[in-house]
Parts: sequence; C-alpha cells; structure tokens
Amino acid sequence: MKEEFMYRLLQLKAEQDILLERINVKADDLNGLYTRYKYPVLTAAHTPLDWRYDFDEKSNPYLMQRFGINAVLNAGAIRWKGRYLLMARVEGYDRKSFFAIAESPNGVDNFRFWEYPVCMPETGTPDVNVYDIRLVEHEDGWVYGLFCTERRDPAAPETDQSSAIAQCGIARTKDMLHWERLADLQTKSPQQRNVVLHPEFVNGQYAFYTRPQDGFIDAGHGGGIGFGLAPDIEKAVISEEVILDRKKYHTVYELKNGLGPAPLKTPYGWLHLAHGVRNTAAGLRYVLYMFMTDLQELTKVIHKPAGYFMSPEGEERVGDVSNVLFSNGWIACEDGKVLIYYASSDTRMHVAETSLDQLLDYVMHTPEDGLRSARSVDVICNIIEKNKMLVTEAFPRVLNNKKDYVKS
Ligand code: M1P
Repeated sequence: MKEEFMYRLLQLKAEQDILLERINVKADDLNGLYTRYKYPVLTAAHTPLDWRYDFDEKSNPYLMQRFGINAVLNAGAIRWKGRYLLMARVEGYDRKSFFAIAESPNGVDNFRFWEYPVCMPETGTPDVNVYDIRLVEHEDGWVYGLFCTERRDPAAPETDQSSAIAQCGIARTKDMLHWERLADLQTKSPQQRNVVLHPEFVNGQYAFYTRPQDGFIDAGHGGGIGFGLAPDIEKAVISEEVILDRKKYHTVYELKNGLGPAPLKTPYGWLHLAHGVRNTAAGLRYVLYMFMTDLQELTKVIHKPAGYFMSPEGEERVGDVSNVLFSNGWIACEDGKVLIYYASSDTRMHVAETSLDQLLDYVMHTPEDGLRSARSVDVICNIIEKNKMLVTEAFPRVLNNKKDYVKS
C-alpha cells in the first residue's frame, strides 16, 4: 500500500473516531423549557467510512468517495431494548434519501450507525425517494414506520422534471432490522406528507394524523393537520379526513403545518409537537410548535400556546434549506425526561432535553395566540400586572444583586 494512501486512510479513521466519541454538553439555555445540546448528534460525517469509500487501493487509488453523503436529517426516534435509536433520513450527493439507524447508549452522544442502511422493500410502484419516517410502537405489537414516498408526477409534461407526488409509505417490523412493506396509505388527497400513526386503536381502527395538500410544495386547500381512521393497516384506506389543526393567517403556521412525531399520552391529553411554516422575503421559515388534544376526542385541540416552541438559532439557521427546524422524533423516558430530536436546515440532527412536566406546563399555561397585535399587548400587560403584585422580599433582592446571579 502506498504511504500516502495509508496515511489518508488512517487520518480519515482517526478524525471520525474523534467525532463519534465526542461527549455532548448542554448549552446555556435559560428558557426554562428545554436545553439544547451543543453538538449535533448526527451529521453526514457520522456515516460509516465503508459506506462511502472503497478501501481497495487498486480500484480506488486516490482514495476518493465512491458514494458521497450530503446530509443526515429528519430522524424518527424510538427507545428500543434500552437503547436510543434514530432512524435518520440520509441523503446522498445524488439527492436520493434512504433510511439508516444510528444507536446511542444515552440518547445525547456517541450515536453510531448500524453496519448497513435500512433495506426498505418497495411496492409495485417503486419509490423514487423516501424520507421523514415516524416510528411508533402500536398497541397491536408492531413497530410501524410511516414515511413519505415520492415519485415523479406521471401527468407532468416532459419539460417539467420537478413535479412530484408525495404519498405515505407504511412499513412494519418486530426487530428494527427486517421491514415488511405494506400498501401505501390511500386518502382522497392528491398529496400526503407528514403522516403519523396514532399509537392506540380508535374505535377498533387504526388512526392516522395526515397532512393533505393540493400540490407538492403548495398546500392549496390543504395544509392543516388532518385525522382519519382506517379499518385495515395492510391496505390502509382513509375515507374521511377531518382537519384538527388548520393553517391560519398571520401565525407561524400560516402557509402549512405538519405533525412531528407520534403524540405522547399524558393524564391531561395527547401532547403534540408539529412544524409550522410561513413565508418571508428570505423564503420559507420552519419552526416547531406544540398543542394538546383531548384524551378521548382526538380531533379536539384543548391547549395551544401562541407562536413557536423552538426556532432555528445560530448555526442551525444555515444549511441546504436554511431557516428550517423539523422534528419527527422524540423519546419520553421512564424518569420523565423527554429528548427531542430535531434537524436544522435540512442538514444535521440535534437533540434538546426537557421533561414531561415542563412540556405540560408550557402547553397548558402559555397564553394562546390572540391573532391580533392588541391581544399580544394585553397578554404582556397581564404579566406585568401579575408581577407587580409579587412583592416578596426575595424578588427585589434578586434584581438588586444581579451580578451575583449572572454567570461570568
Ligand atoms: O425543507 C423543509 C422540509 O420540507 C418538507 O416539509 P413539508 O412537508 O412540511 O413541506 C419536507 O420535505 C421535509 O423533509 C423538509 O425538511
């Protein structure tokens, strides 16, 4: 082996080892709601070298990548046999996405991809692109993965090589290794993305959160989070879709929205994490927001804080599709901790830590969107008035000795 070949190989390996072994640390978040971790948990550089490089000097004398990975994003998440698994959307230089599972012992660092990417079976109409899987352990005993399957729009003229049709693919597994592909979900909508399976039966049927749209990018008449039931999962057909959370003028979800991971069941209701999209002069802005639905009436939103829960910050703001946060995976741990996995700017995966108590407090006690500037001012005035009543001894002391409380 030529010295240079060997040297570069060792260097690549050493650099990746440092990345994979890096301990993650909490950022200094003062929001009381969640704490971001400083380092992304998965990036393109985390993908195994032997997926990308042919290590044979004869066939790859310059040791170049034979398959480039562009980004690792939008991962589904699951706690599986005590391990934390992310089933990520891995996107190649060729723009095609596929799924691959990475595993961590603690959910915040040391994520390593399994030996092979997921071999997702196709249906009779092969997918051109698959992405954004939502994992759910259903009470029927299977783990389901619902994802977007995208194919070229057969009605598009030859001159149009970008029009696509997105629909919901469904697969299930018992071991996270072998996947059984079921028929794609059928609804009346020409486009479906962000479809999520509810973890419990509803009236003996499988329940789905949907996101009907008229166009691939444009929501048109759709663009709200829908809900529908299907009696059979192997050939799932939803004949009636009800919109439970609509897009709305002058909100962070005025253009479109979509559910994130499957909701968490709490004593007070189902806790939902979703993304909202609005248009700006700089393009679309994707933020995360939360709401809660009734335990029995799943289409009834009972709490919905105003605005966003999390928005792109710092380096998160820049990437392949800038100004985007997207989440389709979270893990609620037995001790009440909740790990929220989110992608920034369609490029990399991060984690933020919070607790069920904090999320419940946020969703149940943060004022709703008043939908007018004057109402926002009312909310602030109410907070000011309430604070004025809080004349305790401790409070003024804190304010007068600010420097004692500020980290240097
Ligand atoms: O580029 C931002 C996101 O755009 C789409 O989200 P939505 O379906 O709400 O429009 C998806 O392609 C998603 O993967 C992507 O992160």
